[in-house]
Amino acid sequence: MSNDTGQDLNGLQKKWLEAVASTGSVEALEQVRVDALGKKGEISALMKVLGTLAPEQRKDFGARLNVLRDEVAGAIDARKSGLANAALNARLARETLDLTLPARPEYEGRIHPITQTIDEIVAIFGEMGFSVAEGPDIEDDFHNFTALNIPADHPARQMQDTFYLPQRDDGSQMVLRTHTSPVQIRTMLKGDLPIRVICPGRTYRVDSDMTHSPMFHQVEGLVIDTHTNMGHLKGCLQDFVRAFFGIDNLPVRFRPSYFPFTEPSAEVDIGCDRSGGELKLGGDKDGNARNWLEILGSGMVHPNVLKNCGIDPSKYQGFAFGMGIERIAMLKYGIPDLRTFYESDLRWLRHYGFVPLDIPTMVGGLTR
Ligand code: 2NM
Repeated sequence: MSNDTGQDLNGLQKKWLEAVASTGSVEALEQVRVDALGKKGEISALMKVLGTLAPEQRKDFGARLNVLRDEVAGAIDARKSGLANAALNARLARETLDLTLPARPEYEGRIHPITQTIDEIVAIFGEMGFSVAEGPDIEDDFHNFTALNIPADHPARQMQDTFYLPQRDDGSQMVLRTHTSPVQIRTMLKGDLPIRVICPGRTYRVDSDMTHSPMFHQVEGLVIDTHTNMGHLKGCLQDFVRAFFGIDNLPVRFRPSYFPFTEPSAEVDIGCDRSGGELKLGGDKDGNARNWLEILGSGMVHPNVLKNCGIDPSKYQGFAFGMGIERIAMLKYGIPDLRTFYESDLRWLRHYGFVPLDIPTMVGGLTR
């Protein structure tokens, strides 16, 4: 239908609504919007004509033009959300995730059982409030022997047992530490009390056969406070061995022993069963041990050791303990031969090693 201005507004509406409906993309739709309603668009141009019309014409034509403009604008909006939805759905269909894929790629490398065992020990004692201390592998006589109340003529000091470095100008000789106790001596000498530390690391002794390696690993622990007693030692070490071996009712026995640096001293045994030619950790169904296996040394720190480290034994006391890592790793993971630990045999490591990111914690479990 034409009117006085010579415009077929119905034809115009049909044309633009069809143009909107036939667009296949947000970009094409925007072009239609510019051509119809943009500053120089066809419908906008008609709006400008309005002002030139006589008042009686303007009212009717203006009203119809407004309707046309609103219809086209509404159609554009509706088409726009339709296109955006279609684009989103297409993208969602294209970018699907396969949730059955492994979260991470499988790692080639393995964590050495010594590292894994130390991590587990650190996790258990960490839960009990211990921190980790480290020190040098090369030590002086004072930190490795003298401060520990080991007398000058003690057999451990002999050349046959300890690796000595070449003599220095002043006649003194450094040693490869024979235990990690010197780290505990250094911790006490710092004077930050109370103390709860464990000290894992490499240690060295002149010894090499089926069951001894000249380099091996130890973890030692030290607790110093005003009222620390043998009951704390027993509870702490019993909890530790039960957590480490994962056996709740593992029998634990404290047997009197002797070390120069502790008094009294005790060796810690765990229950096992050696019948039938194999070694099985744990007690019988009543929790009784058939046989015993020694796994830890321990004791109350000797007053002389405290004095040597500037700690007043009338105010402070505490306990210490030590264990060999290789030995308890062999027991826990069924590794039969000590020397395979140091052979760097990749087939052995693939078999006995641990997958990275299986990090032992008391919450997540020690092994998976
Ligand atoms: C052991 C057994 C018993 C021990 C003692 C100390 C120190 F420094 F506090 F005196 N550190 N480690 C200790 C005590 C070590 O290993 C079998």
